[in-house]
Amino acid sequence: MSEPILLLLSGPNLNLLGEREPEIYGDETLEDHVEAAKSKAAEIGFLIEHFQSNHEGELVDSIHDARNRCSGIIINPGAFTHYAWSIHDALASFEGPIIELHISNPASREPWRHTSVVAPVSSGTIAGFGTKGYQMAIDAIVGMIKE
Ligand code: CA2
Repeated sequence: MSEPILLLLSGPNLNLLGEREPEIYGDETLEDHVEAAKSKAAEIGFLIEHFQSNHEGELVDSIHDARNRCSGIIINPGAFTHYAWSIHDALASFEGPIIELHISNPASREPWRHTSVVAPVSSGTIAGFGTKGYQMAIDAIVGMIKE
């Protein structure tokens, strides 16, 4: 039997991680985060499928493609977090658990980052733990799937 799949989605500009603003986002690259997530998931018998896009519609398509196929979604929507209602609606159509993940803590930053349109359709949010957040999100979502 093949391992259950977790979809890990990364929104706009996250492909630039490690290149700028290390004081906010650390100096690791997105690839480092994804590799760490894949190792953690493999230890507990899950497979990570990762997709990054700077385009809202591509993220929506990827969420649709996860329906009835993936066991859960971990999403860092980047700045789409704060206004992309199409991502909210796509996530609302997904049947499994959803974790909203942020490297920084948007609640302690500029006021426009305090709103999340993804939070109301997420099972939970992990924010402000940097690199560790990816592994925390896997633990959290696997716990929910096994419940
Ligand atoms: O803290 C997070 O993970 C965020 O989702 C990151 C987004 C930001 O808009 C959210 O409010 C919080 C931004 C990702 C952009 O990352 C960059 C990394 C390096 C250089 C430039 C941007």
